[in-house]
Amino acid sequence: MKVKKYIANDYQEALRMIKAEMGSNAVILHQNRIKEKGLKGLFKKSKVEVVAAVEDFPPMTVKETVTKKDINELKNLIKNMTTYKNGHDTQEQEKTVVYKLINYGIEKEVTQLLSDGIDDLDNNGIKILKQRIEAFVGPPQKLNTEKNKKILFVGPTGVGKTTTIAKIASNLILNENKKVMLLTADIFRIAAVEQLKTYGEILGAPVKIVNNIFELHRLQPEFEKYDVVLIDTAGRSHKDETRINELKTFIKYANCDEIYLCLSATTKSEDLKEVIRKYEFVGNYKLLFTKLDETDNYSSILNAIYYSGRPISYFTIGQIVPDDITLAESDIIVSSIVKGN
Ligand SMILES: Nc1nc2c(ncn2[C@@H]2O[C@H](COP(=O)(O)OP(=O)(O)OP(=O)(O)O)[C@@H](O)[C@H]2O)c(=O)[nH]1
Ligand SMILES: [Mg+2]
Repeated sequence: MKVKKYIANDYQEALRMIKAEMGSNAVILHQNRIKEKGLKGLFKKSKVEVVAAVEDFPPMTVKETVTKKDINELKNLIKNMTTYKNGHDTQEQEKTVVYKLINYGIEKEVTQLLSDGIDDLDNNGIKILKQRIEAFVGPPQKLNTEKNKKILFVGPTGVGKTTTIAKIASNLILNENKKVMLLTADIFRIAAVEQLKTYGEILGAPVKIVNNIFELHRLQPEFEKYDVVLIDTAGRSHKDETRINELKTFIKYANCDEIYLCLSATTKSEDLKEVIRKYEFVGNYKLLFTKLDETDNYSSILNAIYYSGRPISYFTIGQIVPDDITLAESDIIVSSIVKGN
């Protein structure tokens, strides 16, 4: 048995390190959040310490043949994994937390991390699971209007980018007394421009249209008069290479202070994985999930955090502007998982 301790900035990073070095058969033995001791630690971000173990297999040489025993072991492994998925499970399995999380749709690696050492979802089990999910999701990152000005919203078509911008703008204007300018780079559809203009009129916020990056730079002096400039973009299918490349160029030269990748909670995890892969070039973005009111299953949110390794910011929970938006608290996800327990 090989046992190793990994120190990383967050759980997702630790999991990736473990998977890369020990492979998918590794199990988590222990996890902990650590802070450097003394005064220095106060000013540093905490890290996570994860101890993982894996059976020691001698390295396979090319000449080595796969034995019948190996095949049987593999078959058993696959059988064990698929019984969880296919529902041909014993009553014992049904009671386990692993079963519950896998059945809920959470990726195997994330399930392993969250469920390790929890036998039952009794009060104590729920408490530990809640803490683990909280640590995994991390605190929601609020839009920082003190430091940040140009804020860009990107994401697939129809997820709710424009509506979310209207919600955020309303809250900034009405509750925080901020001066907000709305900008749209969504020039391909007249209706999209009109949609933002309507919100701008209601809120008393100016709406500008930029056709290209040069027009954005030309508007720079105007931006100085506002606390925040929220920039809407046309939804892009992640399969449309041309439109994704246009966005790449825009982001490269736009010098935005913050970027939000908007995704719908109703999108299948497999599709989200692909979208996240296509938007990898954005780099330093925050996840924002929409349409939580349209599904009771938030597994895709946990999976997306795992795939992207990015922090979460807001959840939107309906079509009503400005009310249907909230900070992305992990409680919302926990409640949906332990519902009925
Ligand atoms: N149920 C629900 N509907 C939402 C939510 N957010 C937005 N919508 C609806 O989703 C639809 C699309 O919203 P938009 O804001 O136009 O989406 P978009 O991402 O800007 O769309 P494109 O610009 O076409 O890419 C509208 O009918 C919105 O009312 C939400 O949190 N829940
Ligand atoms: Mg839009």
